[in-house]
Amino acid sequence: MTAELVAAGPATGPDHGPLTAAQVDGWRTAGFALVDGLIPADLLGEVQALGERRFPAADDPGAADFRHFGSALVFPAAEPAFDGLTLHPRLLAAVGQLLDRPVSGLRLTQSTLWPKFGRTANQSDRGGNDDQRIHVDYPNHMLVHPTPWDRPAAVEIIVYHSDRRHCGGSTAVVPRRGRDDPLYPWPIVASPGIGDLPWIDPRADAEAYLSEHRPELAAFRRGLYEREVHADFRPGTVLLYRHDTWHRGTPLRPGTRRLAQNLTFRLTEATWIDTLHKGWSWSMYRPDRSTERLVASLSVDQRSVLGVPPPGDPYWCPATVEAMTARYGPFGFDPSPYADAIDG
Ligand SMILES: O=C(O)CCC(=O)C(=O)O
Ligand SMILES: [Fe+2]
Repeated sequence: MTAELVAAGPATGPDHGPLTAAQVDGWRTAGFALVDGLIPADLLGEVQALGERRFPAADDPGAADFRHFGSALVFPAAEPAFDGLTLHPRLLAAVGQLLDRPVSGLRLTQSTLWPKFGRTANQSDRGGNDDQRIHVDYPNHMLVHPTPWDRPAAVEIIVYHSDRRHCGGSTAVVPRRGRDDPLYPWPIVASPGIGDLPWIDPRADAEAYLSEHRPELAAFRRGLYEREVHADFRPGTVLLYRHDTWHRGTPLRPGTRRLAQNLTFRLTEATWIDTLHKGWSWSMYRPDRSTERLVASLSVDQRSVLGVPPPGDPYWCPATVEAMTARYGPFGFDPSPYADAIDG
């Protein structure tokens, strides 16, 4: 029997951010929170429909091409629903609650929508994401090790666009039990792909390798699998976790597809956390001017998450207000919040 993790609804009431105190506390102590009701249903429906259009159905031969993490559907996608979910004010506010920062102190570093497919044993090449080894995500998000537990610098997010009752494939996470938890020692290095341990993704292969070459690590990791709990998701359920949370993807039901969106936000000063995609401004090459329009339409908070300095930042002076108005005015940009905050 695996332990099941059921999502709780968001906070309600005028004085709250979108997360309850219990959810914030859960993320800070256990390393994750599973939340329903954060993203409006109509927006979720639009992103789901986009995924249906962009990705093959489970029985389509094209599904075989999707074996690894991520897809070409990456922010800014010139898809209003996907881009809108990425920067949704409630999502940003939730991240701000977890990191105890105003939204202007956050930066986006990842947003991609990806399909996962359930395969039968003989379809699986055991090279992909079917039954993952338990891991932490930090090795391919930064060159360094995450900061100590009580100084988190980022929030990782999975927004599920499918129903686990149909497709299976829950994310398993290992709740951290306080600072003396033997499964969360410092540093966090007991995983393939860290230090001199080869990068092996499939669970069976990774654990067989460790049993042979590093039996003490294999024993430690058996404890991780024993304590994992499985996220029970519906379309719109959001898993908020961390670069130092033990977790893994588990197999989908054969013949099904799961759509999920992965996002990461870091603190402004946490420049050691990489942006996983091309810089946002690279999309300015597009002839459709979609990124100009997006930037012009965003709130100052949303823009700051993409790196546009907030009002009051030393970047802003009469000359830069004039220049930004020249660049984005044709798309409806309102410079007044930046102009009004200039001293003198
Ligand atoms: O697909 C999942 O549920 C988790 C995937 C994951 O942890 C990863 O690819 O790093
Ligand atoms: Fe992961």
